[in-house]
Amino acid sequence: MSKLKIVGQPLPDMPWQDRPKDCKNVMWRYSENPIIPRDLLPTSNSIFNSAVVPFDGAYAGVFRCDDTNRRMVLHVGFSRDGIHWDINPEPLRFECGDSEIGEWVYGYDPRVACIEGRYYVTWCNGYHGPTIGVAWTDDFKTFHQLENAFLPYNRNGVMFPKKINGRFAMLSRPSDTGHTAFGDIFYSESPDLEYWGRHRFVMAPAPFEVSAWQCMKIGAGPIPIETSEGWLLIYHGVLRSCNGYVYAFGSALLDLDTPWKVTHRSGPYLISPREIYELTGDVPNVCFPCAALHDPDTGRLAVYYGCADTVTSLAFGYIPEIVEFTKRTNIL
Ligand code: BMA
Repeated sequence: MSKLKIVGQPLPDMPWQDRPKDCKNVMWRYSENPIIPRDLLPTSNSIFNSAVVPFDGAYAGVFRCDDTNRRMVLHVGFSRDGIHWDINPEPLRFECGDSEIGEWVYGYDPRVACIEGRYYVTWCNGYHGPTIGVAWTDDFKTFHQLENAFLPYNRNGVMFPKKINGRFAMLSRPSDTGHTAFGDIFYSESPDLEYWGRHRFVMAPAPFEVSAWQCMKIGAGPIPIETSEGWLLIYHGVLRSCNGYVYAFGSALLDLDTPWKVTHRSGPYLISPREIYELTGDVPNVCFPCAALHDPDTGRLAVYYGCADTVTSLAFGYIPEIVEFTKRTNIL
């Protein structure tokens, strides 16, 4: 592969730790995991599946903090180094022109995309079942909530970091009223962030015989990263074992101009539960990525992932190696 071009703002000081000498894996875990304990807030039962972005020379984020009523709530947080976080004790409340849409029910699994200098939050928003809430902010203080993007039931709404063919673009995972049926990722576009259409199928779970970690359902993870080999998508996949679900994550490459066309998809996972904080917690055996930071010059990638629906951790890798891995292990 000639030198991979990676798009994004320089982040030379992003969270990073070199690959351990004895590690032969494409991605490796931060030695100080988990970086966010479950009780960082006095009211939190668990803090996981959360979104971070570079902001104002440091980092900001939207965090899933389930409280000790076990309600799913979002909170804003800030960090100088991307590792140590100050999370506002007060829940994030959206401003919304429509009281029916703005009525808070629950929110979880946020993502944050920076598009043309503005930050867009998407999350799993309670409105007669989970659907995709959309809001924007310029300062991480005031958040303006827009219409829900889709009808319920839908989860894992993940925007692209730039308009595609002049329109906002989002991946999502529609489902039925249950927790598992319809495990496929779709792509949608919008001219105005209110009306979403041009829905396209992206990919379905893989056959069990081919790649079992992603055989039951899949969902987009962090905001896709633009490279000269296509959009690099980190996504989670679910295996149904005799002892329940196992959430792992892997990678795919999507065509730059028609991102619903998947060109490569990894057979092996990148990260699957194996450390104690991934294996035990409120929901055992879950590695659930919702955000990533990257530095285009060095190719460094830091993935933030929720562990066992309880705490938040970091895993590292080099984007060129992950792209090469995705192509080498392609199951398509
Ligand atoms: C998914 C989502 C995630 C959660 C996972 C494992 O369906 O609800 O928030 O991490 O299940 O419980």
